[in-house]
Amino acid sequence: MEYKKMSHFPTDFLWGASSAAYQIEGAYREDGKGLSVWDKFVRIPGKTFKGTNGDVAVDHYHRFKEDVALMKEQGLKAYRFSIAWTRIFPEGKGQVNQKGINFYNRLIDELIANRIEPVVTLYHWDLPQALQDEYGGWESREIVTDFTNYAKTCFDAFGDRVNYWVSLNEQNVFISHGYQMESHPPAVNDEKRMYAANHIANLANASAIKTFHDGHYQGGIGPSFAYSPGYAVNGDPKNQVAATNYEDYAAHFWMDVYVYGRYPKMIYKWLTERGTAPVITEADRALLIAGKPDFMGLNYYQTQTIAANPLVGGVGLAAENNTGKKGTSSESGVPGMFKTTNNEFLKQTDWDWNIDPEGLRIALRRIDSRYDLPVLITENGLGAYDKLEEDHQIHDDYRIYFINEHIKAIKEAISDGVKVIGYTTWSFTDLLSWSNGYQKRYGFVYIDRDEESAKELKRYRKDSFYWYQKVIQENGQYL
Ligand code: BGP
Repeated sequence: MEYKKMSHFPTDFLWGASSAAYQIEGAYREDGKGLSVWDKFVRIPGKTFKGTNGDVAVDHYHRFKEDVALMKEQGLKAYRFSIAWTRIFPEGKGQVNQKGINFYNRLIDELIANRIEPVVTLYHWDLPQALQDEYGGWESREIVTDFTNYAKTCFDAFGDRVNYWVSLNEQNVFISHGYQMESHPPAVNDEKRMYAANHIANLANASAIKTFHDGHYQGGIGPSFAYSPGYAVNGDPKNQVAATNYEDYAAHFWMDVYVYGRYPKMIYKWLTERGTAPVITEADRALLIAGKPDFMGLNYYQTQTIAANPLVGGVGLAAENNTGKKGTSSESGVPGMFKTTNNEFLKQTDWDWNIDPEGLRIALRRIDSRYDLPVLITENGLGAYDKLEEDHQIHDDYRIYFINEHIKAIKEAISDGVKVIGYTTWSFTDLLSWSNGYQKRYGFVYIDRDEESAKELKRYRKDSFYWYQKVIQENGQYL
């Protein structure tokens, strides 16, 4: 049912791929780098799949030239990566570590020499352990100053060559996993502390954005939000209310703050009644309004299908499937508000993530309607088992299909009138999954290592590498 003429992708569309420092760099103690909360967390038995850590990861720190050469060969127009705060400030603040600055200068220069636009994430979860130890990291307002200072240091050092900055990656994920699900550091389960830390992260985000704007640096900045749009399971008004609750709880609770500087009323009232609402001062409100992003970064993986959930005896939050055994996750929810449920129209990945390309069009449309900002899709991809054949080929037709369908959905959204700046898939090379080791792969480039051994970390191009190369050459014309 189409009512419009299909548009073409803009000629300056940023076809790209992504990564994050902890998941690729390795070299965790080299050149003066300080320890992050992840360097410590991975050493707690049982916290990661088979005890994996990022000490070596895929050794990008030493092999970045080889990796950028592969990006160039593939024709990427953009590459999203994150800066490790602990390379710039080993203790989170204080003395700058020049060797850390040098590394990212070399990486950025290499990208630019190969005509690849750097998209730089300031914070992809690797908080300096020193700040966690000193004042509890995100739980103290002191972090607003330290994060802003770190961000400004990066703007000053790299801002002459960087046009796209991502402030915080998936605040909703690192806060909920860190302070409720106990699956990320600091592995706390305390609702009041969670919402307090989240509010402080909002302030830090706004402060970094405001500093960027006040400093008149080139380009733009925005957060990357993990948005999983919710559908009501059917037309029953009770389920429709539940889906409305879900959108406020899981999406507007962050994106409204980024763009309008305020929390959705319904959730804030609910938190107040539970005694877990964050303290908001007048100065906070002013800062939040002053830190409006230039674009919304969207990390899209899946949708959720929503049903009513009784207050008494309702389903609570369920653990994620981190095993890769399909069908092992269960319904998850907030009693009295909503729960997730099965959608008969959708298939799932081996980690039970719903496969829903159309949901990306819906995500883009909703963001456009509610926030009226350009969108940079900063993550989207398929986590799957890949097989390295004896001839070193990897036939990942399932990934090609997945990404192809999602690109079609972007094209639909652009034709609907949404301004989409670019698409950096997750991920460029295979990399360390925070909770799933190396078996859950996302890259266009296969990395020959597993949980037991780093082997030689050889890089092999998957079938999807060549397929995406062609998509980029044709600017998404023939999908
Ligand atoms: C996002 C993170 C990424 C990446 C991705 C895939 O939430 O921003 O860093 O890990 O999810 O997640 P996973 O590795 O758990 O499949």
